[in-house]
Order: sequence, then structure tokens, then C-alpha cells
Amino acid sequence: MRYIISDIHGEYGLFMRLLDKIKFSDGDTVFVCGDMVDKGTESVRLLKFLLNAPNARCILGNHEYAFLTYYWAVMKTSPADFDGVLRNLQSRFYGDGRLLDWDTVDKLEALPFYIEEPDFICVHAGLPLTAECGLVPPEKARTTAILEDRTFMRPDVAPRGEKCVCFGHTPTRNVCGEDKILAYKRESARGDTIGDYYKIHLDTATCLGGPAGCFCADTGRAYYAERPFRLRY
Ligand SMILES: [Mn+2]
Repeated sequence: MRYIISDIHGEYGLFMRLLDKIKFSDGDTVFVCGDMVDKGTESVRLLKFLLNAPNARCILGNHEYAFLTYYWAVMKTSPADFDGVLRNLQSRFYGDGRLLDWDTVDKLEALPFYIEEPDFICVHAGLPLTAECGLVPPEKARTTAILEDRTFMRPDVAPRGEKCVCFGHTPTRNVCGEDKILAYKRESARGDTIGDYYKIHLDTATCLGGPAGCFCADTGRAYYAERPFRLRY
């Protein structure tokens, strides 16, 4: 099965509980639509797991991109002091930053901005639309639009594309008042496969006390792992 998730934000434990819940195994694949890091306390642990798992496919979110931008700036000022640079980068993560190593930094730097599958596209925030509400292909979209654009989340934005667009970036509670995955179904489609949807908004506000949630591309079902206790902000 193919599962899609976004905006885990350092919540390693909750993410693992979600994998347990869906009985994630070697034959499955998880697609992660960015923002794996920051806010939670286990960003690096989560990165190490995801960037080394053969059946996890990840893209950059604005939080990873901000980290890389910082890294590139630091490298311009002190490129020879590798130990110093790594310590500097470690201090940028709240919680488990000391676990950061060069292998993780290099793998992060190699991540793409999008993933395109035969029936869906993963981006972090969205894709621009043409005047006719068609999707601008991800290879032609500006990276800032892919990473930051908040237009795509609006319920009235209904792209006419063959492929379903999966995205996160903004908690769905801002759209519907609940921490749940919003899957927008095509008219008169059954909904039991991802091709029956035109877009799927995946950010369940995990960093704000919400559950971790994922969508199964092969059944059209959403799964959630709730926290053992409810945090309120
Ligand atoms: Mn984001």
C-alpha cells in the first residue's frame, strides 16, 4: 500500500505509533510531503529514520528549506571549519539536535521539491494554477510557490488535473475547524483510490496537539494516531 503524510514536525513517537496502527511493512511505501523538522523535540531522529528507510520517499518543506538556506549561508562564512559548522547546525534544532550528522545533512540537501507518481503528485504547500484551473506542472512551478503558497488550500480551489495533488503546510483546522485530512473527491467518483480525488490536504496540526494522520492512496482511507493525552494550546 502507498501512504501519504505531511508536517510531522519532529513528532517521531506519534509517527511511529501511526506506522504501527497501519501495520506498515516492507511492501508498503510512505510519501512524506515535507516539514519533518522543527517544533517537536525529535526532528533529527525522525529525519534519520525517514532518510534511511528504503520505502520512505520525502520532499522538502519550507522548514527543511529554511534549514538548508541557513546551512548554505554558514558554509559561505566558515567553510573550512567542518566541526564548527556541524555544531552550529546542531544547535538549530530544538530537542535532539546533537544527533545531527553530516550524512543526514547531505541526504536532506538531496531531497526533491516534489514527487510525481502515475496517479498523484506530492508537494509541500501547493501548485500554481493556469487561468483555466489547470495545474502548472511541478517542474515549471517556482519553488517558493511549491513551498509556501496558501492559495491551494482554499476549498474553492479545484484544480482540473488528471493527477491528485497531495499537500500540507497549513493545518486543516484553519479550513474546517477539525484536525482531519481533507480529501476532495471528484464528482461522482467512488473514492476508494487516490485517482478519485483532485486534492488531499494532509496537515492535521500534529505540531499543535493534533493527531498524526496519513491517507492510503490505494484504498482512499485516512488513518490517525492520537496522542496518549490531549495537549491544548
Ligand atoms: Mn510548512
